Amino acid sequence: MQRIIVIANRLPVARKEGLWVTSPGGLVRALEPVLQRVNGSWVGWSGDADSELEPFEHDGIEQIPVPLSSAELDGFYYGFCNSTLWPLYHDAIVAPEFHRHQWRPYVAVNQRYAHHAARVLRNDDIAWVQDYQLQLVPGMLRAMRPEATIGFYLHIPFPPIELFSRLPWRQQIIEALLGSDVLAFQTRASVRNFADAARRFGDARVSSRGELAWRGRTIKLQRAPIAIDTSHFSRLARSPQVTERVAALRHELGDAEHIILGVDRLDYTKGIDLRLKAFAGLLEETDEPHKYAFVQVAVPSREDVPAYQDLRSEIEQIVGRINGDYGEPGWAPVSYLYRSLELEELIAYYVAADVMLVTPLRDGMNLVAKEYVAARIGDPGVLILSEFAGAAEQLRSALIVNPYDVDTVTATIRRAAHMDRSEARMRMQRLRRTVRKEDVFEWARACLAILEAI
Ligand code: ADQ
Repeated sequence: MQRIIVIANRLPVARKEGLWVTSPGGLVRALEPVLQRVNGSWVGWSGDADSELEPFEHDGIEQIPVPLSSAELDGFYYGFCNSTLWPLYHDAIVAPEFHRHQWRPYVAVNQRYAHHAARVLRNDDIAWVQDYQLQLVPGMLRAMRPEATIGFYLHIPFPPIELFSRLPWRQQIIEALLGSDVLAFQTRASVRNFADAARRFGDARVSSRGELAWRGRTIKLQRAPIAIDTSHFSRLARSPQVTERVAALRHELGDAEHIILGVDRLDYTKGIDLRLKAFAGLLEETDEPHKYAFVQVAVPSREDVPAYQDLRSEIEQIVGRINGDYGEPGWAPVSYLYRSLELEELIAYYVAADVMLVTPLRDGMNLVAKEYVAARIGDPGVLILSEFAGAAEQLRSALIVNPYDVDTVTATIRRAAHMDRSEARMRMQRLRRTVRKEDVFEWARACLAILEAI
């Protein structure tokens, strides 16, 4: 049996009060059983800067910590990953910064991940590298373990060539990615964009079967949309604690007739500001504002990056303005929560929401959209989904919108709130069929099947 070595920015465990606990999330849930079965390892940062840790075992998986210093976190993580690559790969919604002094730690840190992986990677193993933080690792590993099978999965969009071309280190990144045997992406559009860039900046040839030929090797391109543990969400949505909490929540929201929900990491890619403006448009035109309650849950994120600090103040100002303009003593149309929620609490919000607004300006996939669908086990509820989320390729029965078109989003919220139940039910049934069939276990199976066949 081939062993699998996952290489990701973070380990799947984090230290809480001195003990290692498994981090929540679909990726970890899907990969844990696979890695346990094949005696696999996980290479990643522990979350503690400036600490050197020896490899250890947790729940049958060997954990290989990669040390990072605080200075490296600044240059590599907050700098090159989140001020250069993240905005560039998301349509340059915020201007990407290009700093040579941040590229250097990106190279050095990628090299360290590759070294830690190479220590345990044998030539007949599979190395599976995750995401934009580690794009140089496939090429570095290929140089050290030429016979190993190497896969790479990008969780965020791969941008169109017009944008990618701006990157001063475009050739190094393309050549390093081409060290993989399989390159997998969330959407068809990302696969196409990568093939364009590989042709232009790597001199790769694209074969008729959608494979790339490069320096005597063949590289397979795969579309593999990531997903969630659907049955876990549906099960929790049915649990007595969630049901009880939903009733309380509706009451806390003034028993509004239409509860509208947004749930995101606080990120400028998520379109939270425009979504709030679309809701303000609805309040502006209705005679019955009390019938609506909008809840925006925002998880704190990358608080050390200035663009995120600016975004937080901007959103809080918009919320303040809407509540100032339309609120009354004892009643505010927008409830804004800046925090992370426990899973059961999050699901209670999904169950309570009649309309879910998932309107990112650009998103690799967006799991929140899939979680909402998985949680709708009783009343159908209506999902409004941005055409710029990867999820829109699969969730075709949602109400698909252009999030920049604020007036149309306002009209779509009104349409969703007043949709007749038979149409809502039909749409939700189709969406549920998709998220049931294409869950995260199916995603992991498809990704690993192609790697095992190399
Ligand atoms: P993210 O940009 O973080 O992920 P998303 O896919 O929506 O975006 O995942 C967010 C996760 O955080 C969801 O599982 C959600 O439940 C959770 N979450 C959000 N708000 C929360 C809250 N207030 N409390 C607790 N949990 C909360 C990146 C890419 C995506 C891609 C994923 C996976 O940007 O496009 O779908 O990786 O590949």
